[in-house]
This record gives sequence, C-alpha cells and structure tokens, in this order.
Amino acid sequence: MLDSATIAAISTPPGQGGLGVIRISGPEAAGIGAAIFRSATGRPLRLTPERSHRVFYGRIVDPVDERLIDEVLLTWLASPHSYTTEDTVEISCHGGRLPLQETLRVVMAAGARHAEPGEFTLRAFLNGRLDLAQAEAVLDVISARTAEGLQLALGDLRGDITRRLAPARNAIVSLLAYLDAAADFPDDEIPSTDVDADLSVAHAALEAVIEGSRAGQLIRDGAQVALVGRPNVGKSSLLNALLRSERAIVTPVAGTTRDIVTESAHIDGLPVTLLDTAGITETEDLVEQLGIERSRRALASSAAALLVLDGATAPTDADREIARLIAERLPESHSGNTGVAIVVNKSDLPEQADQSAVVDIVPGAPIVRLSCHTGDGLPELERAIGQLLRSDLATHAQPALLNARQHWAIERALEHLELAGATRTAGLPIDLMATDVRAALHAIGEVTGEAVDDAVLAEIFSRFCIGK
Ligand SMILES: Nc1nc2c(ncn2[C@@H]2O[C@H](COP(=O)(O)OP(=O)(O)OP(=O)(O)O)[C@@H](O)[C@H]2O)c(=O)[nH]1
Ligand SMILES: [Mg+2]
Repeated sequence: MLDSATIAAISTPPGQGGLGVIRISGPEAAGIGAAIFRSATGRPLRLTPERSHRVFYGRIVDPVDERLIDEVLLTWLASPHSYTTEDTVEISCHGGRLPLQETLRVVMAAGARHAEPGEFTLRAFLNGRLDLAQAEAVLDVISARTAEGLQLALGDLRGDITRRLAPARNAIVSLLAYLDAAADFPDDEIPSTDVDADLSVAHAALEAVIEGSRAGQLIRDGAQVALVGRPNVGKSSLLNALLRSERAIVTPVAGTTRDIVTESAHIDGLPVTLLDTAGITETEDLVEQLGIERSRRALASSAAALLVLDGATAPTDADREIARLIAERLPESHSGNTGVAIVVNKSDLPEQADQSAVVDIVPGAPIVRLSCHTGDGLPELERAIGQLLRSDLATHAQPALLNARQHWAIERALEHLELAGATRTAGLPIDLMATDVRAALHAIGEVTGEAVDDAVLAEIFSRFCIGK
C-alpha cells in the first residue's frame, strides 16, 4: 500500500493562526520546493542531503507567472531523517486560509498529490520508522487531555507498548521453536525449553499490560463521579466549586436541580466527569421524582460517588436513606476501596451538627469537611477523589494506553495461551499446542504491526487528521 507519490497537505488546523504549515513528503519534495520558492538572495534553492535540516527564508510564488503568494520559512529534511523517512519539505506560511490554500495549490501543480488522513504517519510506519503501536500513539499524543495522559502517550510513541510486549513475544517464539522441533523430530531428545515456564512468562507479561491498561484508561478517559445527597445540602455549589465556575444553578430552595448536570473537570491530574444530581427525597412532585430516578441511575453508573451532607443540620431520614443506597455499592468495589467519599459541607456555618448517624452507614469512606462558600477543604476533597479513583486499580501495574483494537488483540493472545495450556494439561500431543501458540503470536503482531492486513491499516489511519 506504499506508493511512491509525493504527498502534501496542510498540517495545521483550519482557521486563523500565527503560522500554518504545509508538509510535503516523497521523492519530489525537493524539486517541488525549488520550483515554487524564491530565496531572498535570489539564488536558486538547492536542497541536497548535505544541506538537510536547514531553514530557508523567502517567498512562495506561482511559477506560472511569478505572482507572490506568501512570505515563508522553508524547512528541508533529507531522507531518511524525517518523520516519514522520505525527503520532506515543510513550509511555514502565515496562518490564514488563503496563504495556505494558495501555497498548497502551487505545490499540487508542481507535482504533489493530496495526502490522505494519517498518510504521513502511515508512511512512517510502512518505512519502518514507527511500529504500529507507536503510530497509533501519535493520536493519543494529539488528543491527550491531561499532563499525565500526555506522558503516557509520549512513552508509547517511544515504543513502550512494544517493549512491554517483548517478554511475552520472546517466550512465545522460544516455545514455538520447541513445539515445532518436537513435531518434526518426535523421537529425538530435544533440550526441553520449559514449556510451562514459557507459557507462564508470556501469560504474566500480557496480563500485566491488560492490568496497566485499566490504569491507562483512567488517565486517558477519566471516570465519572456522582454528587448525591438530599436537597439543599450544596451539591450544585460543590460542582461549581470543583469547576471553579458558576455552572449549576444554586438557590436556597430545596429541589433546585431537577435534571442531571454533567461537566468535565481535571481533578488530581485525572479527567473527571462530574454529575450533579437532583436531591434525593420522597416527593410528590412528578418532575422532581423523575430527576431523583435519574440520580439513582447516575449513582449506579459512576465509578465513585460523593455523599454530600449539610454539616449545619442534623442528619435526616433522607440522608440515611441515601447513605443506605450508596452503601449498597460497597461490596462490589475492589481492594477495600469504597468508591465513596463523604462530604460534610457548610463548615463555615457556626452551628455544626453531629453527622455520625449517617457516616456510620458507609463504613470506611473518607470524610472531608469543607465549605463551598469559602473553599476550605476543597484541596483535601480533590485529593480524596483522586485516591478513590486510583485505588480501584491494581496497585503495581504500570499504566498502559491501549485502544480497543489493541486491548482486544492482547485479550485474544491470552485466550490462545490459555487454550494451549489446557491442551498440555489434557495430555494431548504436544504439537497440538502449536496452533494456539502461533495464534497468540499473531495477535501480538496485530498490536506491533507485524501481522496486520491493509484493510486494518486503512481503518486505523483513517482516524487521523489530514496532514498528520
Ligand atoms: N453557608 C453555606 N451555605 C452553602 C454552602 N454550600 C451551599 N450553600 C447554600 O445552600 C443552598 C443550597 O445549595 P445548592 O448548591 O443549590 O444545593 P443542592 O444540594 O444542589 O440542592 P438541590 O439542587 O435542591 O438538591 C444555597 O443557598 C447555597 O448558597 C456552604 O458551604 N456554606
Ligand atoms: Mg442542586
């Protein structure tokens, strides 16, 4: 699927900006650059390998009539030291629609064709500069939403996923060598690679990556946190305080929030979706009842919940009812993590009531006293939310960013290894294992790119933007 055409595209986003960049990659890149570029000195542009990685100042013109198009900087990257490994010219234009479109037009007229989405990265992959996992990490780098997510994506761009799969791959290859030899020379004494050891090394390495991907998913996609409590305790005020903006309506009237308000925030380095819910209480009001039903559902679908209490009033039946609803979650969560924090709000008010009658219903949940009005206690709550979300993860697994396709491929590799193990335990002929072990190797190859077909590649790279 690699063709030898020289491709070009505008690599910066549409709209106006300080700069806009046009990227040209392929064997004709230097010739096209020279055809449309006029240097300030009047000397012709010579883009030779010796002059790679230099920047030239000058003008882009339409070579047909020498009409001026833009004043630019042109960067020259000779093969193989470029993103695609091909000869590459990057033209930094003024960042407006016309300078870019006109420059692209003369680039096309000089012999380039429009790049497909992701085609530069596809070429980097096909030319062996990036493996497939690295190429896909480019998307994660571009779309990272938090500093931590960016670090992970950059790690993957430098080959982390493939490195982490290497122990599994090596064990499987050595196992296969043994199985093939055993099939070919059934009577020979073959120095026994320990089949079980190889299987378990491979299994453990793949499991670790899958475990790590739960952490990675949290860092990349974040988690949903529901704010629940009876009317008027300050759920909407807390949402606003966490967002540092007046997003939700706050009034002294109980039953203010009737539908769920959903907002994204960054809390303790994680992308978090906050759900402000309607206060839960027994009510005759139909609209309010519907809102309450939604609150219950929001609670069920969230990774963590904040039970908000009004520290200035004594616990009510409604508080206890909600606490019980929340406590139902407890047995489901892993590793001693309750998935719930209790927020005792309105700590600025002089009269504070004893909340133990509610708190005791949710044993083990961290309790944070705070005031949405003064902001006291907010940093503590943010840390507590971060801990709630993170502690649900396997403690040691190093985070990994896997997309759905990669995740699925590794799961499949694991399944095949388990089948291979079962074949062995059942005492079936040893060469029967080889089919599954080979399939496991193939599944790993789908992540690193050694075993993907063109249709899959086309699908993967179509998710990229043009010019990347
Ligand atoms: N003194 C004090 N008042 C607060 C605090 N937080 C919220 N309030 C007040 O409590 C009242 C209710 O606040 P809301 O945020 O609307 O409460 P809610 O839980 O969203 O209420 P519903 O939407 O009706 O369920 C408002 O008058 C707020 O100003 C606080 O920290 N201190
Ligand atoms: Mg509200």
